[in-house]
Amino acid sequence: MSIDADLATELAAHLLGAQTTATAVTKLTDAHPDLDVDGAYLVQNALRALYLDGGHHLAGWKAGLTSRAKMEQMGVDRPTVGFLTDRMAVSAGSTIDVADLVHPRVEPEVAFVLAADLPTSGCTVDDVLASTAHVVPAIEVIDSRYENFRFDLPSVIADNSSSARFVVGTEGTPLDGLDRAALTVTLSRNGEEVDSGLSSAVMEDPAAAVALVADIVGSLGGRLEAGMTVLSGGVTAALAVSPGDLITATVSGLGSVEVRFA
Ligand code: OOG
Ligand code: MG
Repeated sequence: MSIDADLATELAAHLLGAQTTATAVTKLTDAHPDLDVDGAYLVQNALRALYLDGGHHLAGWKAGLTSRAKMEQMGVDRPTVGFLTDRMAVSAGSTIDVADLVHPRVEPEVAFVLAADLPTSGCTVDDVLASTAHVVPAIEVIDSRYENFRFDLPSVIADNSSSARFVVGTEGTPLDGLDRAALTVTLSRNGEEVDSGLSSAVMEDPAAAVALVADIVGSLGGRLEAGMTVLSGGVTAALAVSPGDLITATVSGLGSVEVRFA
C-alpha cells in the first residue's frame, strides 16, 4: 500500500507517543495489513520530521538486521535503516534508566564516524572507506515499541528500526590496516561474556552495511554526511537488559565501550 502523507503523519505521531511514553502498542500491520516497505519508510520519514520539528538534531543513521543472528532472532529477512538523533546518544560509561524504555535490548556493533559525505546512490565499499574518519566500538540499545518485541518488516521500519539509544567508544581507530571482516565482537554482562561473533557476520564486511545505508537513506531523500555516526548492525543476537546490568561491547583492535542500566 502506498499511504498518503496524512496517514503517514498520523501513524508517526502514534509511534512517537509510544516512544516518548515508553508504552507498547500493537504492530502497525495489525490495523494496516496493506502497509508495505515503501509505505513504512514514509511513516519513518514522518517520524523523523516530528523529531526534528521538536528540536532534536540528526546525529546519524543505523543499519538494522544486517547479520544472520539478528535476522533469525527477529524473523525478518532484509536489512533496514533507522535515524539517530542527538538525544539518543548516551555517553560511554553512563547510566540508562530502564523505566524510560519499553523492553530494552543491547547489541554490540561497529560504528563508523564519517569525515565526508557519502553518495546517495550506488555507494560502494570504497566510497565508505574513503569517507570514514574512524571506527569505534558501539552498544546500540534497541527498544521495539511493539508488544512482546514482535513485528514484521514494515512495522519495524515505521518504528525507526527499534532505535532508542546508542553509546560509542571514546577512542576512534582508522580503518587502514584493519581486517574489517575479522574483528571479534563480544558482548558481556556484569563482566561475563554472553555472546560473541565475527564482524564478517555483518554482510561479510560492516563497511558494506554502511554503503547499503547510504543508498537507502538516499532513496528516502537524505544523505550520510560528514560528522555523522553510522551503526553497521548487531553482530550477535540482541540481549535483554535489566536494572543493575553493566554491559560491555568489545571489538578486537578497537577497544571496548560500557554502559549501565538502572
Ligand atoms: C530491529 C533493529 C535491529 C540491528 O542492529 O540489527 C538492529 C530489531 O531487532 O528490533 O538494530
Ligand atoms: Mg542495531
